[in-house]
Amino acid sequence: MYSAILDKISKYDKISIFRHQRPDGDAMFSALALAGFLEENFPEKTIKVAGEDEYDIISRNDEVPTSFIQESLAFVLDTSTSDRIDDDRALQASFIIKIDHHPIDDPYGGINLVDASAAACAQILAQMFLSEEFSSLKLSQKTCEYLYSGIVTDTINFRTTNVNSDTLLIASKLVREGDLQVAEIVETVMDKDIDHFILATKIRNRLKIKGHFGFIIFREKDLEKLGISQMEAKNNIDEIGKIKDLQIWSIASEKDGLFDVSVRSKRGHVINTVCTAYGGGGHRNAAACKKLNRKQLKTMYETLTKMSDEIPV
Ligand SMILES: [Mn+2]
Repeated sequence: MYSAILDKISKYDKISIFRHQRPDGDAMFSALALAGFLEENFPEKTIKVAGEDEYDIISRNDEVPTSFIQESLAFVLDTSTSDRIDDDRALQASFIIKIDHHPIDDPYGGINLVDASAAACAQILAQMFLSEEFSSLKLSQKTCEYLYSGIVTDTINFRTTNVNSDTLLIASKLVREGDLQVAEIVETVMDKDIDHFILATKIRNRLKIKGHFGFIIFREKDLEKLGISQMEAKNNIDEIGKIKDLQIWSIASEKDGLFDVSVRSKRGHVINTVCTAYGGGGHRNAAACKKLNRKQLKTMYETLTKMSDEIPV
């Protein structure tokens, strides 16, 4: 598949790079890594990074005319389904290469490089750049740094359940290849500012526990009081992780009477099936669903409470 991808790259002068809406570190750093890698190795080609939404540490949103996309080879990164692409004009591209690690079957690309066992999309990209097929191409320090940053942010510095020997091996190769300062990168991408710390304290104080299930439900008025959006509330789910007594944890936040729900769990408690039952999805230990009414949320949380007391498989 790597040769097929190289072959496609060689055939196009215009390359566009897409990521998912509301990009996280993996989506943004993967896009930056791929763009930089292509620019350094193929200076005669024009590379554009599409997308409107920004990521708080670093962003690149190029001006991309529709005609450019239509004539281009499009890479879509870290995006499980085509409706989640930040800029749906990606689907008009001359050829699409999907590169992703979400366990969802939506092969919207002409080539689909999907590895659900990879801990991050950046890990899949790194594996490709480090492969035999790509060995004649240059892998710069900056590209290594972006890829490493993508892996660190998606795995919360190598502590999610999908981290395995491949993740560490590839991370190690990036550190060696790019002569990376690991502690410095982790500081840059993981440290939070003081406003976030104060907000996190307020969020943690709202934690409720039933069995081995911990949860916070934010009503619309709670969000108003805290001065945060529904999205910001959900993004703080890691603040109620790392607790010995909890097997499953979740944040639900309300908008117009309906709740968006994010769920995390420890190894052995597979919770994406629960989210799928409510129209959502995700990884085994990290999943979400949207627009649940109060009754659905209650039923879902009862299920998760029960699951949290079961002995993990
Ligand atoms: Mn990812």
